[in-house]
Amino acid sequence: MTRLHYFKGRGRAETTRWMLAVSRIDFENVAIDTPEALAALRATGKLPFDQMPLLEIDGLNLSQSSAMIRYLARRGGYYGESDADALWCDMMAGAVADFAETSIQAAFQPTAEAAVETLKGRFAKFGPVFEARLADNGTGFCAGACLTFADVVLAEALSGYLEWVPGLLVDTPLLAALHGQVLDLPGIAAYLNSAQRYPMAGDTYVIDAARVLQRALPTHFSDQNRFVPVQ
Ligand SMILES: N[C@@H](CCC(=O)N[C@@H](CS)C(=O)NCC(=O)O)C(=O)O
Repeated sequence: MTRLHYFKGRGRAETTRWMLAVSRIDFENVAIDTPEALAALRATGKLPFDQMPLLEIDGLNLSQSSAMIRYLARRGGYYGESDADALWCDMMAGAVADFAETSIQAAFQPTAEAAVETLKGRFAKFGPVFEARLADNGTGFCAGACLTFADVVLAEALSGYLEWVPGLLVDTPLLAALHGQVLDLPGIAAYLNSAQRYPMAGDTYVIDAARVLQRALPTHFSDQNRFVPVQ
């Protein structure tokens, strides 16, 4: 069985979930929701960098979400049809990771208004250049003439933004079309309607992550160091 170990939420595991979904690979979310569960996972020796997520698939232990999505892309034929396509996949996926970081961090902002402003600012930088890439490529996809992992991670990131800023894609019709197309893929549609899809991150997720990692909460929380072990 393919197993994905992470907090009880989307975070840095979500791009891998979308790649598993598009590839129609059944998987189990293994929720790491206590410091003891994380310590036990670390004790297995399956985390080369002591970090989550961990993807167990094909008898392998994968670390680093960027490696997971590329492994799944190669495995499922989502890496383009040429070296030039693969290069565009990597360039787009790299830029999408930079773009997506802002939505991963949105729940950690002091207010929803601050999160929305940050997301709008980041979209103002990346939205037009992503739209221009789709226009240049001319196929509706990020690279080549077929769906690749770059399209999947781009759609995943846009979904995260759209939950905070619903009208985000009104002036970027190619991005809107790609987003819609990826959401309509049978594997993605099934995943998004399943119990495996965690809700958008909020305070519960932020508190869970701090508790599991035994780290300080963002400064706007009361008793910010409540999970930090006393020396
Ligand atoms: N680049 C890594 C980042 C992994 C990462 O920062 N994981 C965090 C949880 S989101 C973690 O395990 N932190 C604990 C640590 O670094 O010791 C990825 O995308 O997989």
